[in-house]
This record gives sequence, structure tokens and C-alpha cells, in this order.
Amino acid sequence: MEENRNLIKTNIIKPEVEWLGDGIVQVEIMLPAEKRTAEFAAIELGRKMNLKDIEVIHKEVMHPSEGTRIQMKGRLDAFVDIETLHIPKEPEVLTDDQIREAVKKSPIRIVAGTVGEDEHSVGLREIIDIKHGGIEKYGIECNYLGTSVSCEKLVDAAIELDADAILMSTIISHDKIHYRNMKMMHDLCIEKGIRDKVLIIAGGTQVIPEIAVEQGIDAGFGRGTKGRHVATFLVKKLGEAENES
Ligand code: B12
Repeated sequence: MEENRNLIKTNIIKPEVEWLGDGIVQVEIMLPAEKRTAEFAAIELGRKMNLKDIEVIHKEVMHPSEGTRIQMKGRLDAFVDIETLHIPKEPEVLTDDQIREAVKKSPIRIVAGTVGEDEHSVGLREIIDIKHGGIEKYGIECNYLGTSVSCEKLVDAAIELDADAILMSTIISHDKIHYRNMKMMHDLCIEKGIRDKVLIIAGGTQVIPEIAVEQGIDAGFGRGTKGRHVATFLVKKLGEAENES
């Protein structure tokens, strides 16, 4: 601790667990191997990550046919100078009154569902439902189509209801199915001639906003999203489109 005391008043940060800037990090690894092999393989992998003083602190066989989860700790002799970081600004969130006022002036209608074979409905319901502070509370008309809805069905519903936005939830991320579904939704909207009339918003536990947008959709939202974040995006984006036309 003594040797790192001078870190306190600098822009330098180092990982720490016990002492100021002790450099200790915890790493979690799943290895397709039995317990003992996994333990020693993990230590070797830790060395290849340039960790020092490696200790395995937990091992757990998930299923004999799957492998072992290892948690280990080690010392990483690295630091970051905060001054050199590029930290993007957090998006501005409108107040409840601002959102309600905007929706009153220009009503918004959305269609929503969890896509593909995704049965995880809790997240999307939190975004929509009034009882969770979802977007319904601002007067946004929500048409929830349910779980495991095909992209095609959501696009058809958007056409039929003349919706302003499609809200797709995609929690499962194996084989990047979440991003593939976003691209499919974007392509289908082009094919059916509505891409310039409808916003596509996707969300889910493993959704990284920047990567979501790379699939051609308008916005992606990850863990911890609240209805007010989505409502702010809808109001701002639809407002911009209105001003342009
Ligand atoms: C509950 C749960 C289930 C329940 C779902 C019940 C239901 N009605 O929703 C049941 C038991 C059915 C289930 C089944 C399965 N599950 Co499950 N499940 C979970 C669990 C424990 C919690 C999910 C949850 O409700 N979170 C709480 C909500 C509030 O958070 P959220 O979903 O992230 O939503 C927030 C944001 O992501 C975002 N958001 C989400 N959707 C949207 C949409 C829009 C438009 C926007 C803007 C934002 C947004 O906003 C939300 C609020 O902040 C997670 C583990 C975890 N801790 O995340 C695993 C998890 C998601 N499940 C998993 C798996 C593998 C499965 C199964 C395949 C298991 C199996 N072998 O059968 C099946 C799949 C079934 C299917 N066809 O979908 C994995 C997914 C792995 C992956 N990366 O793909 C997880 C991560 C568990 C794990 N660690 O392995 N599951």
C-alpha cells in the first residue's frame, strides 16, 4: 500500500482488491475439461494473460459433459491514465413531463415482441408496461405481439397498424442470433418498403448499442435500460424526422 500511496492524487488507476492499486483482478473461465485439468489449464492461461501470483479461488463442474468453471485471481501489472481515455457522453434523457408533452402533440404507436425463438419476455415487459415505468405511461400506444414472434410477423403488424417503431427483444445470443435477427428485421423492412417509415429498436442483455446499429437498425439497448430511455429516443428521433419532412 505504501508504495502505491502516490497514486491517490494522480490520474492513474490500477485494479485493486485488498490494497490501494494492488493490481489484483479476478478472471472467470469455462473450460471443456474435468476439474483438475481445467484448474491447471486455467493457471497456464492466466500466465499467458501476463497475470502474476495466480491462485484458483473457485472451481465448479457445470456438467461432466460440459466442463468446469474456474474463478482465479492474479496480479496485473498495468494501469490506465484517465486523461487518455475517450469516454463518450451519456445520452440526454428527457423528463417525464417533456416526454408526455411530446407524445400528446405527436402520438406514437409501436409494435413489439421477443423475436425468433426467444421466450424471455420479462425485459421487454419492463420496457413497455406501465406498472414497471414502461413507455405506456407516457401515452405511447403499445401493441405487444408476445414471445417467439417472427421478424416477418412484426413487420406485417407494423404495416397493418401503421406503427412508428418496431421494438424487438432478443435475449438469447448464442451464435450471434441476436445480431442476425436485427439485420433480418432491417432487411425485411427494406424488402416490404417501410424502412424509411419505421424505426427499429432492439434490446437485450447482450446487446451492445454500437454493434446493434452496425446491423442496420436505429438503436440498441442493453442491461439496465428503462422505459424513459426508450421513450426519449422515440420522441427525439421521430421529432427529427418530422422536422426534416
Ligand atoms: C428468467 C430466465 C428464463 C425464463 C424466462 C421467463 C420469461 N417469461 O421471460 C425461462 C425459464 C423460460 C428461460 C429459458 C431459457 N433460458 Co433463460 N434466463 C432467464 C434469466 C435468469 C433472467 C432473464 C430476465 O428476466 N432478466 C431480467 C430482465 C429485466 O432483464 P433483461 O432481460 O436483460 O432486460 C433488460 C434489458 O436487456 C433491456 N431489454 C430487453 N429486451 C428489450 C427490448 C427492447 C426493445 C429494449 C429497448 C430493451 C430491452 O431492458 C430490460 C430492462 O432493463 C437469464 C439470466 C440473467 N440473469 O440474465 C437467463 C438466460 C437469459 N437464459 C439463458 C438460456 C440459455 C435459456 C434457455 C436456452 C435454457 C434452456 N437450455 O432451455 C431457455 C430458452 C428458452 C427460449 N426459447 O427462449 C441464457 C442465455 C445465454 C445466451 N447468452 O444466449 C441466460 C443468460 C442464462 C445463462 N447465464 O446461461 N430463461
